[in-house]
Amino acid sequence: MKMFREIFFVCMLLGFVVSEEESTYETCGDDNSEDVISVINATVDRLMELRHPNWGWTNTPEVVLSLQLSAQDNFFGRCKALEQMEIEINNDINSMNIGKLALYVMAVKSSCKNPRSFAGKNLVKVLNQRVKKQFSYDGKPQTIPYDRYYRFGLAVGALCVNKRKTRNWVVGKLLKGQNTDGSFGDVHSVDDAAQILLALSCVKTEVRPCYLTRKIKRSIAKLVSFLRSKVITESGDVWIGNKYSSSSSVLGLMEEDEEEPSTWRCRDIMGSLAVNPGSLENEGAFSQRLPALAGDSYLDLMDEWQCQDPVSIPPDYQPKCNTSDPSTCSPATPTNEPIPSIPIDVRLTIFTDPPPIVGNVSNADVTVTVNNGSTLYGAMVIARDNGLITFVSQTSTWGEYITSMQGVAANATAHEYWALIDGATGQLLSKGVSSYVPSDGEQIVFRLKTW
Ligand code: B12
Repeated sequence: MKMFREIFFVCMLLGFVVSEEESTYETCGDDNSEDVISVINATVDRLMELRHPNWGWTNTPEVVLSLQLSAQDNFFGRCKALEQMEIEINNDINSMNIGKLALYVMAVKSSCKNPRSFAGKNLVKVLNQRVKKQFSYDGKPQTIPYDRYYRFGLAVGALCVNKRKTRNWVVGKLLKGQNTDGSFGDVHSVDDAAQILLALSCVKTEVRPCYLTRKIKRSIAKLVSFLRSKVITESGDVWIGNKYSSSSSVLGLMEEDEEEPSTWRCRDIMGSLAVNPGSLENEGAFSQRLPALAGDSYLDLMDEWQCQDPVSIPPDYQPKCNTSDPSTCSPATPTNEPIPSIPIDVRLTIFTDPPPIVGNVSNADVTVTVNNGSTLYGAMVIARDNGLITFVSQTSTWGEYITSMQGVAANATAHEYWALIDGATGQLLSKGVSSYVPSDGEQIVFRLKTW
């Protein structure tokens, strides 16, 4: 009996040790442990649930690129997605920003099709021409790219993995825009820095004049130290910047930081990222996080890239996510979150004038009562339904994007946008209206800003 008890005790201890085993991450140089693989699979499932009836997504190329890089085994209906991309390119190529065009170029390449001959176009050539025009607009030369750094980074990276060199003078102009702390631009600077780092990581391998290669390497070193300085701990999680800028930052640092990944807390960051998809998270979050979870970046396309045979579509699967009816995009397995029922007050303050305010009657300051747990978007809809405010939004890969308030539309060409600001701190909210959940008594300020 004693021996039986001892064996039982040893087994319990072993079980405890096994269940307490640390997760390991391919991104940080190990193999992905089972629990990480299960998060990857859950993320792919969510992306498949978010697929539209036309077999595309809100941002089709971003999702296709992500699935091709990291989940070819589970990505069914690839040919249908490619057909949908052809339609989108033909409809929108003239109006799309260079970041979007870059995503198409990379999505096509990752699907083993030729972006130099896709949808009847040479997408690489078109992208290269647009990149060259980034530093001259409003009729004069400019110091920052028209589409700003995130999209510019995507574009230069997409050209590079397709063996198309961005002109030396364009690279030189880009490097001139680097701030002394190593960042580029000002708003969302961690995202921008990570995107430029990935691009330069490819660009540094191209044949260039020695002085430029030296400058590129110096810029990379500054970007690395900037991103390292942005590692933060927040409510027990560890991020680079925030949750949503961490994915590309981790991939960029893994590529270029020569120090041990533990020195910038790679495993802690991955531990924070590798959690099951949240119910208020969206396509943008999943498609950017998936490659980081699997340890793949688009730089993998630089080398010989191979595609598996297309995976057959499960017989019971029909894409159904219609963004105007969110119930069609909801998780198949509902999460066990409590149904919110406690009423809370949320104050919405809208300034339609740029500061200083000159007494425009269309400003608004209203308080609405919503259920605890409602999103900011939910509160805005209640205010609109009660005739207290007006606003217009469009569905984007990160949820609803506010384009107009009180009849005042942000002029996108002039880089205007409606900013969401925490009334107590004056800081920009870190999430959009569809993901942000206000608390009781909170004030959200809406202001027209430029970026
Ligand atoms: C550039 C950029 C912006 C530009 C967008 C300009 C435009 N409309 O064209 C500006 C500076 C205006 C902007 C604003 C905001 N942004 Co922003 N933005 C980015 C960034 C750096 C790159 C996006 C991009 O160009 N993608 C590539 C191109 C090819 O894709 P695209 O489909 O053309 O891009 C569209 C969307 O990305 C959209 N967009 C950009 N930001 C946001 C934010 C939200 C909530 C929505 C719904 C859409 C959206 O604008 C593009 C055109 O529709 C991303 C970083 C990232 N990791 O993705 C953050 C990012 C998407 N933004 C973010 C946030 C929080 C905001 C704001 C809510 C900030 C604020 N408090 O005001 C506002 C949106 C407010 C609103 N009106 O609804 C977060 C979203 C996180 C989340 N879970 O919701 C991100 C991920 C940054 C981060 N790391 O936190 N943004």
